[in-house]
Amino acid sequence: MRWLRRRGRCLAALTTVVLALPLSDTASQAATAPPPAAPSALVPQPVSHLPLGGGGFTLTPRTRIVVLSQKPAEVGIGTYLATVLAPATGHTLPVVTASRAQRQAVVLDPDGPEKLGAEGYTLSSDKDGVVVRAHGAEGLFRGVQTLRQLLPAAVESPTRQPGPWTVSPVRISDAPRYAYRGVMLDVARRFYPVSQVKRYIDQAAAYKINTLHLHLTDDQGWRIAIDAIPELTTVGASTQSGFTHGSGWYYSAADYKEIVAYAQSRFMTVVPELDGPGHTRAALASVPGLNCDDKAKPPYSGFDVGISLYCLEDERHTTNTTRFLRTVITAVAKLTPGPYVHLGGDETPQATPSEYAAYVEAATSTTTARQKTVMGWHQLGQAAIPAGSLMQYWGQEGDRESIDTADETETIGFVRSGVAQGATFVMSPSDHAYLDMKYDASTPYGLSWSGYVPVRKSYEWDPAKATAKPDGTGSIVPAGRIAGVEAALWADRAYEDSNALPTPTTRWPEPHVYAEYMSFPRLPAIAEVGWTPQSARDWEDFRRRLARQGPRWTAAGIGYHPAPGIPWPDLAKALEGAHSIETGGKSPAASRPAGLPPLLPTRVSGTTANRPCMTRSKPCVIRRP
Ligand code: TNX
Repeated sequence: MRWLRRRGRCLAALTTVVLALPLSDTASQAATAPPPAAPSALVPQPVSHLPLGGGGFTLTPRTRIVVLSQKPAEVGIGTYLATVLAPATGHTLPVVTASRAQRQAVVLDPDGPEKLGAEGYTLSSDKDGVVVRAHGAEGLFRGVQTLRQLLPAAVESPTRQPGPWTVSPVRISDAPRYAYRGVMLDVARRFYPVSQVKRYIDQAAAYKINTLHLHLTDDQGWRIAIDAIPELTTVGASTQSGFTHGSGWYYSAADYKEIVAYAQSRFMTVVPELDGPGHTRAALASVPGLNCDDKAKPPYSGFDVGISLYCLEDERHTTNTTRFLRTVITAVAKLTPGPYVHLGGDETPQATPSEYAAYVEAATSTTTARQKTVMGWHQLGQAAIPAGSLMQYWGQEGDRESIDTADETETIGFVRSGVAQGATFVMSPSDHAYLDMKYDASTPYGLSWSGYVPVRKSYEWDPAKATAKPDGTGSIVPAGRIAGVEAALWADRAYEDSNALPTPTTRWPEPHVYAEYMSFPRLPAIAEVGWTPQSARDWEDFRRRLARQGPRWTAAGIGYHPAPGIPWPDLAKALEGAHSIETGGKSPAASRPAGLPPLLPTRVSGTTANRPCMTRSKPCVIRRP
C-alpha cells in the first residue's frame, strides 16, 4: 500500500495503479464476502466517478479509522467521521494515527498532492477498504461527505439501525467548480436559535456548501449583540416579522462565536451581514441619533420592505451614522475570522445618490480598515467600492435579457459598474437561487415575486451565463470574476398561507421546519450548480440521484418537500416539514415574557404586495415625509 503515500502522481496514473492492485488476499475476507452494495447516487456529482463491480467494504465494530497524520485538525476529521457514523451503526469506530495505510480500514490521508487544491479529494473503495486522500483537512472533510453518501441511507439516522454498513465500491476524483458555495439564512426576519443554525450548518455541509451568510440585521430585528450599544438588542431584537415583545432573539458574542466555531468545524466560513442604509428600522428603533428627527422609531414587526433609511441628510447625522457603523462593523469584524463583512446595500428607494454614497464610503472604509473584504448586494455597484469587493447578484432572467437593449435595467447598470471597479461576483439569481420563492402555487410558505422556483429551475442554470448577453455572445461578468453561488433563504413570510398577511390563527412553523422545507431539495440542487462542472450536469440524471437523497433526509429527520417531478423512493415516509425537534434553543414561544398574549402577530402592518423594492425608479410602499 506504499502507493497510497506517494506524492505528486497524476490522478489518472493513480487510478490505474489502484485498479491493477490485487484486491483480495485474505481467506477470512472470502469467507465473509460483503453483500453487494447499492450503486452510488451522489449529490453533488463528482468530477469523475467510476462505480466498480464486486462487493464493497463493510464497516464492523472492529473497523479502524486510520488517519495518516498527527496534526490535530486532520485527526479531527477522523473523529468527526466516527461521530457521524456512531448513532446509526452503533459502532464507536476507533480513530488511530499511522504513518502508512492499512487494509480493512477507512484510511484518511491528508498528504495527497497539492494539485488536489484545498477542497479536492480522491476516494477509492472496494472490499479491502476505503481510502480518502486530499491535500489537507478541508479536502478530507469534503471527501468524507461523499463517503457518507456511499453508505446506506439509514446511516443518517440518529438511532441504531440494522445495517449492514457497506460502502459502495467506487473510484472518485473530485474538486469544486467554484470556491464560494454559500447559503444565506435570514435570521433577522425570523430568529433561528443557535441549535437550529447548527443543525442547518450540518445539513448544508453534507452537500459541500462552504459559506454561511447570516443576514443579521433588517427592519424587523437586529440579531447580534454589540457591547457599546445594548439598545440594539434590548429594543432592536424585540421583534421579528409577525412577533413583538420578545427577548433573547439575538446572538450574544458567545452565541455568535459558537456558531462561527461550529461552522469552522464543518469547514464553513461565516459571512455576517449588517444591512444598510435601508433595511435599518431595528437600528433606527434603538438609536435615536440615526433618525433625522433624533427620535427613535417604534420597533417594526410588519412585512413591508423599503421603509427605512439611516439619516444621511446633513453632516451631523452623517457623522452619527458613520460613528455607528464604525462601532458595529468593528465589533462584528473582531468576532469574525472569515475574510468578509457583508454591507447589504439593497433596496434603498428613498436614498438620494449622495446619501447612498455616504453610507457606502463610511461602511466600506471601516470594513477595509479592519482588514475585511467588502461584500454587498449588487446595488453596491452604484457607488464607489474597493477593487476586489464581492458583489452578490440577485437579478432575474429579465435583467439578463435587457442587456445591450434600450431598456437595460438598473440592475445591469449596477453590475457593469461593479465589474468596472474590479468587483468579483457571487451569483444568487432570485428566479433560481432564492429559497424563499414558493416551489409552486401549493407551497404554504414564502413569496413568489421572482416567480415560482420548482426544483428544476433551482438546478437548471449556469452561473457563467447568469449575466450573459441575450444573444449568448458573452457575459458582462467575465468568467474569471465569478467566485461562486449562493442560495438565499429569506424569511419575510415564514408562515402558512403566506399569500396573505398572517391572522391570529396563522400557523408559524419552527424556523428549522421552514428552512428544511424550503431548502430540501433545492439547496442540494444549488450546491451541485456550484460544485459540479457544467458539462457533467444534466437534469434527468440529477433528478434520479436527488430522489435517492430522500431516504437520507427521512432518516435524518429533515422535513423536506417531496417536490413533484422527482421519483422519490419513499414518498409515503416523507416528512413534509411536519415534524418538530427539541431545539433546546430560544424559540419565540420559549422566550416570550410571561403575561403576554399568545404568540401571534400583535402589530401587523404592511400590504400584501408580493414584491421587494427593486430600485429607486420603482419606488415602494412607504416614503419618508
Ligand atoms: C428582496 S433581494 C430582498 C429581501 C427580501 C426578499 C424577499 C434582496 C437583497 N432583498 O429584503 O427579504 O426580497 O424575497
